[in-house]
Amino acid sequence: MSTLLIRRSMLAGLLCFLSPAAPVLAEEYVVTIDQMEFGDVPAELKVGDVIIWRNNDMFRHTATDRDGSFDVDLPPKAEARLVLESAGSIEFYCRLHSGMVGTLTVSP
Ligand SMILES: [Cu+2]
Repeated sequence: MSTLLIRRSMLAGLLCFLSPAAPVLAEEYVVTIDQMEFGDVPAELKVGDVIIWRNNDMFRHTATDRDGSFDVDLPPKAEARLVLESAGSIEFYCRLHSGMVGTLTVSP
């Protein structure tokens, strides 16, 4: 009985020690622009994750938040990184081609 209690408290102590130090791992996702369209966006995004916008077209594009929190310029065949800094449903578009639209769903 006492041995079990000691083991449990040691385990709890260990977990308390480890949890705050455990790194929060950000994921990187690629969203490819091809033939004037944004490709599929990842379904499970979190604050801190990174979107790598990759423009495969011969045209310049942008990935621009409708609320103005980001505006990524994407020359032909270029790519750029965007760190997601806020949670929510983020509608984005290309400033140069208004038909190019998408939505990022970011959880806290
Ligand atoms: Cu465009």
